Amino acid sequence: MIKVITYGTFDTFHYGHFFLLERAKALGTHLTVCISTDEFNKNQKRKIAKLNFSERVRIIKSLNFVDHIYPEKSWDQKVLDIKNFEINIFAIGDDWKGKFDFLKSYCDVIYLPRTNDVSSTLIRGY
Ligand code: C2G
Repeated sequence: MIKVITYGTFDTFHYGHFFLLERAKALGTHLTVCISTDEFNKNQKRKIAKLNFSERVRIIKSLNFVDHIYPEKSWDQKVLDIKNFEINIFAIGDDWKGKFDFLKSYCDVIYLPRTNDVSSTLIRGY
């Protein structure tokens, strides 16, 4: 089993998120998606999501290629998550290119192409 992990808010879920998650799953055979909590969004990411955490979980859970969902509560949980879940690959959109290279000590790090013509900000209007 090749275990992949990715992180995000996934607010106003759109095809950019979908393609990213599909690409992440295609890297392995098991995909864990860590979804930013409302508190993490507000206090750390300075994001006000339109949908709350449980709504965003329900949407991601409905994707049949997502195997495990976990809350993202802090920037610093990734190393522990990778160890605890025995992750082989950390994957995220290339808008984060280079930002998570420090995880290379624990697993492969892959930056996947972002879909540039859609964003939650555009959909939300803020
Ligand atoms: N994404 C994408 N195309 C878009 C928008 C987003 O490929 N048009 C990708 C992002 O690159 C990210 C994932 O979808 O990999 C989730 O995006 P966001 O919900 O915006 O999450 P983000 O703010 O990038 O949070 O600790 C990491 C953070 O939680 C990532």
